Amino acid sequence: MSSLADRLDAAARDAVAIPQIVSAAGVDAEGAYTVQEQVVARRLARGERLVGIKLGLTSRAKMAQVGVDEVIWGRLTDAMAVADAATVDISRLIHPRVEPEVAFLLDASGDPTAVAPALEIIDSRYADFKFSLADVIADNSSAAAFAIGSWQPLPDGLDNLGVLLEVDGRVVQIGSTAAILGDPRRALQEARRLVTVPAEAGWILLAGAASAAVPLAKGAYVRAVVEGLGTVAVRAS
Ligand code: OOG
Ligand code: MG
Repeated sequence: MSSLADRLDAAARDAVAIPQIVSAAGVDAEGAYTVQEQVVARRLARGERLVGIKLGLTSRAKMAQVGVDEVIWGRLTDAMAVADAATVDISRLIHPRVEPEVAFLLDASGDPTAVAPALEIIDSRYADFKFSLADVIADNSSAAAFAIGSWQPLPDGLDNLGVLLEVDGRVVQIGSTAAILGDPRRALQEARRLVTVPAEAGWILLAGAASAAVPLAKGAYVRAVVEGLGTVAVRAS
């Protein structure tokens, strides 16, 4: 298990893709979460700090894009956070993609205190962005970076807000928050059901992408718009 974690950690640090070593080793989803914990432990040992949780594959569009149809989760660290409107260095990523999300700010009981539009940059450590369920779980659910817009008070309804993803001012994905588990607030229940790490006050929960992800190229200016919640943007360099 720990040698699998070492190889995934090295793939991320060297930005060199590896084969699907976790499924090849016969590790199941539960074992893959142990590998994920070990992969993230290596980041924490280098001084990073946990700042929240991401859910993945919470929309049909995402499940279809990667060919895995179960909701997964991963760990977010402070080193993955990019400020809204800032430049994100993608030169150390293998084949980054970007996707529009909704983020919740949590209290110590895991209840939401605010909501914001978000962008997630994912980067599979596997060749050709191809993996099975156990592979992607062990790879910290492809987490690489994320940006959060301005936190907003929780509105009455979050279940049918329009979502746009723009690259260089052109709309590349159109969707609705309804694509996220029918209502992104269900992400809070899914997190309670699945996540084995207790939430801490001030943690972020990424609810998962509302649309398929798109490739992220150097120089691109990417913006997500979530109706009623505002915008969030990053420039890739
Ligand atoms: C897995 C991560 C999925 C999401 O929002 O659905 C994810 C992947 O697509 O590589 O972050
Ligand atoms: Mg995501």
